[in-house]
Amino acid sequence: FENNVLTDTSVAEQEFNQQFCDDVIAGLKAVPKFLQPKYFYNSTGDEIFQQIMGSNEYYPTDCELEIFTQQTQELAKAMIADGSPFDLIELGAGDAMKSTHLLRHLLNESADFRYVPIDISGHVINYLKETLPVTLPGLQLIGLTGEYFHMLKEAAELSPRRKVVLFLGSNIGNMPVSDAQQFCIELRNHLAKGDSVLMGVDLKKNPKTILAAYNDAEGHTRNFNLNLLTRINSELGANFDLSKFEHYPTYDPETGACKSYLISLADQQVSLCNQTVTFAKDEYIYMEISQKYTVGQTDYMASVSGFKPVQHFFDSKNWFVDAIWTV
Ligand code: AVI
Repeated sequence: FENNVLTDTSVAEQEFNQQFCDDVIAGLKAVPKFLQPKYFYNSTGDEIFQQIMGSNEYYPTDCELEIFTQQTQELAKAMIADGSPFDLIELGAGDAMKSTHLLRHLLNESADFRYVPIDISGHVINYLKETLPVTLPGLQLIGLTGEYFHMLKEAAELSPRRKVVLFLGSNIGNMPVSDAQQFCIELRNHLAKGDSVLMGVDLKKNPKTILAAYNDAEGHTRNFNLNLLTRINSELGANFDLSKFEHYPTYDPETGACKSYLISLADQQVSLCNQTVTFAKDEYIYMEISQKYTVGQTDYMASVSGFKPVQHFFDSKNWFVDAIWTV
């Protein structure tokens, strides 16, 4: 068995597992304990995230989709700008559901652009390469698999064209504020005069609305969090007992931090990666932040990073903003 594992597992996979193991151990040995949300997204995690997006309570996707379907022309106009050829680069493209509306409109307008989705997952990029040219005939697509800033650099080396970067879905919210600020500074450093960004951000609103979005009645968000323990069990040979952990979502209207935790319901020990991790009853694992901002705070983040916030697109409830930042 051991030999089969060694021969069947690719080097890349082994490296991934080692990193995954190191990250999980580092997080669970830390005080307080935490896990990195990037590990939510295995194939089951992707499926559960789709269920979250389809739930009645999770509004951000619907709000941003409304912006993309109701204000497509205005969005496209902002991107076409002076009419010079451009690369429309999407960070973390996923299924490109929202951007497809924009892409169709740009094609109808005969805009001179190429779509450059960047995603850490090769599956996502292959899927887009196979499906988008069929749904959107005439679309020029260059898919890049890898880490955002490595790929942005590669995109810049590939072509000197003007760049419009899409960072949608309030993915920026999954970073603590100081990391988000740093991310924007680095993004700016990868761009040049004339380039722009379309940043999708979930806004502060009634705290009950926000909390409900991360505590849906059908339990998809709960499953999403617990699935990371299932993943650790199956990929790292751990023995988490899921019935001994409870999903605990919180939202602080003052800071705009929406955080989720898993609470240990008992004194317990879990073994993984040849180590043992001890949990006290009521101890928590910090799982994820989904930071909410005011429009003023997003403008400030843009300015501090060296961008100029020039336009805001809101949904009809003013719950979400897609902001255009120029260099
Ligand atoms: C991907 N991201 C923007 C989602 C969010 O709203 O923070 C992930 C998520 N986690 C729980 N529900 C949704």
